[in-house]
Amino acid sequence: MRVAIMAAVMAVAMAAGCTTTTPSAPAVAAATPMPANFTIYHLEGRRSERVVWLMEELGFPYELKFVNNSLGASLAEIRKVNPKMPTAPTVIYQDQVLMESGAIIDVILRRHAPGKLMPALDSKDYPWHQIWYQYAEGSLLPRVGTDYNVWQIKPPEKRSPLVDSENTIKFAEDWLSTHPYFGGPEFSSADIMMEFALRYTFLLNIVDNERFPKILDWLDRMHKRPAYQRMVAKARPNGMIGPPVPLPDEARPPPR
Ligand SMILES: N[C@@H](CCC(=O)N[C@@H](CS)C(=O)NCC(=O)O)C(=O)O
Repeated sequence: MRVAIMAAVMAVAMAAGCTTTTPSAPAVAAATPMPANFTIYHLEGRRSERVVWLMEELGFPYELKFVNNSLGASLAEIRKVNPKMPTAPTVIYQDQVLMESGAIIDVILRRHAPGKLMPALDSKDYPWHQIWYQYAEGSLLPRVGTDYNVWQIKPPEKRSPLVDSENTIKFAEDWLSTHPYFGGPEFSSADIMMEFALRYTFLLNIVDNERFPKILDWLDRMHKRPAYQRMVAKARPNGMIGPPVPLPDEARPPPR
């Protein structure tokens, strides 16, 4: 009799789509289809590559707008659609003009590719995915940009006691010495955000890249991804246009 009651309870629970022993997996929101009109206004070799790379990783269609071999003419195109803040990337998404690469990537992933290229919200990896995702634009590039500009105006006589470019890069190197990627055990949108930040930093010669073998290895893995290579073929067909002027080697701080 008791066995029959238990069997009946289990049958009702299963019919209701639940089980009494294991919690159900967190639901992943249903994807809304990517809008047909998605146009990326682009500057060759610059942050807009992140959005192109994302679209290639996801296999989503997009239109890419830039004037081959001319950052100035490409910027003029951006100014036409985003005159108050003409920065790359600027994208046309449905009837909206969007900017900020991190925001654009987040909107696309959460709305149109839920569950892809980021760890689950309730996973242990999620907070650190978010940290690295924000670190690229929030901590790393502002310090690199400041140190680069300051050095060009007047080479500093000593290193700041505050966190500087070298510290921010070393922090990333230390992370990669125990993790394969920035955003968890797999490639994610945090890697897309960090790639431009680190590649551009090395182009500026603001740190000695040979001191960061883990980053060099990770960059190499990023650049071997088929989606990255498709991005380069479409978005950087002439190589790096207007590369930044690298600082002289004496600008790079010695190890502390
Ligand atoms: N935080 C923004 C930065 C955008 C940005 O400054 N983009 C640069 C190209 S890498 C740009 O458009 N510079 C043109 C200018 O500053 O006039 C993002 O991630 O999209």
